Amino acid sequence: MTTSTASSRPEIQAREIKLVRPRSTSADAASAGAWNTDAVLALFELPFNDLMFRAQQVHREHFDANAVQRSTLLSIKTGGCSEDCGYCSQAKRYQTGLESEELMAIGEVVDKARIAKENGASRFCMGAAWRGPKDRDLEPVLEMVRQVKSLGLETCVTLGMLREGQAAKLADAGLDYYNHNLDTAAEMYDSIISTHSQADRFDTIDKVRDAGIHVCSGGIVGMGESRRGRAALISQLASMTPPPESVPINNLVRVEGTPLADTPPLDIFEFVRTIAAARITMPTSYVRLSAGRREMSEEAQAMCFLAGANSIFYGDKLLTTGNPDVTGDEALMAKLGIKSV
Ligand code: SAM
Ligand code: DTB
Ligand code: SF4
Repeated sequence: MTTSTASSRPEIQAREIKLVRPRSTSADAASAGAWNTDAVLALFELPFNDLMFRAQQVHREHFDANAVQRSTLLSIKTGGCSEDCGYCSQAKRYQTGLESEELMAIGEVVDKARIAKENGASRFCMGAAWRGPKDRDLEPVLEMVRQVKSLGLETCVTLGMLREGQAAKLADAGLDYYNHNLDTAAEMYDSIISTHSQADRFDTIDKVRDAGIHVCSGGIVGMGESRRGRAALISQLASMTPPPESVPINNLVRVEGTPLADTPPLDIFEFVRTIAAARITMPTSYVRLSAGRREMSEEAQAMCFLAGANSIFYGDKLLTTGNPDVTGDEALMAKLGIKSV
């Protein structure tokens, strides 16, 4: 019989790495960290110009201040979702008028990715309205990842909660990023979503990290939360170890038929402050000005770039709702002297 040490057995090695690597951080850990909610709230409460100046300083230490990364989104499986996220057009329990669609054919997805690349996107993000993928659902998605990657694009998927072994399969297919948002701070989570918990979100983020895939995680503001609630969300993201490489900040798109349809719009300066707080607390992460951009003026978007946003969703559609059109975005970037990376 051969004897084997822990380090020579891959399955034990993997378990050891899991044990020593710090976990993504819960609300409790965030409250003890350097960027606890009070510290982030103090940023939000700075005079606007001081906050913008600090965000610019941090931004310029780590990034080219005139470069913005572009990701194109595609909904590869639309609607019919079992979950009850109060903001989402795709939850089957809300009457949003959305038509559900089966998983798209691989060839059709690759054609869309090719167009996104021709239009100037560097990353292609494929989203599915699932609580999480079944193993049989994952197989075609793995092939999409392989083929989209072979076009020379970075790949990202957002498929909901992952089961044991699924993140490793995605990593083997060459996936670069997995998007899984915290969505809202722990304190408010249960009032927006009841069919899964924020702890479930952290569990999937840990699986993604363990598989060596980059984490894309952010949230939504404008859901009626307080300023402290926004600070708590940023605190939780910044307290992950390490923080997500990519941080999408979404402004709620108010979808008719969802429980949040009538939420009053967030003051735009609060949105810009949220971007600045994300930039300052997560200096090396890409901060993405995400959903809600179509409803923003060019001036508001320029303020977001000044606050340190250095990524956008690019292309006429997000998943089920609209985004500024490509021609308009090209014109805005030209006016601002922003190049794409
Ligand atoms: N089902 C998967 C999940 O929930 O992670 C993936 C798709 S889900 C549509 C991806 C993300 O879209 C959500 O986490 C949420 O942050 C964002 N989102 C959904 N509806 C939105 C809305 N109306 N406004 C802003 N962001 C929204
Ligand atoms: C993220 O943070 N925002 C994107 C992407 N990740 C998947 C989705 C925004 C969805 C906005 C509403 C819709 O188009 O359905
Ligand atoms: Fe389903 Fe994701 Fe929409 Fe929630 S956000 S209802 S999990 S598609």
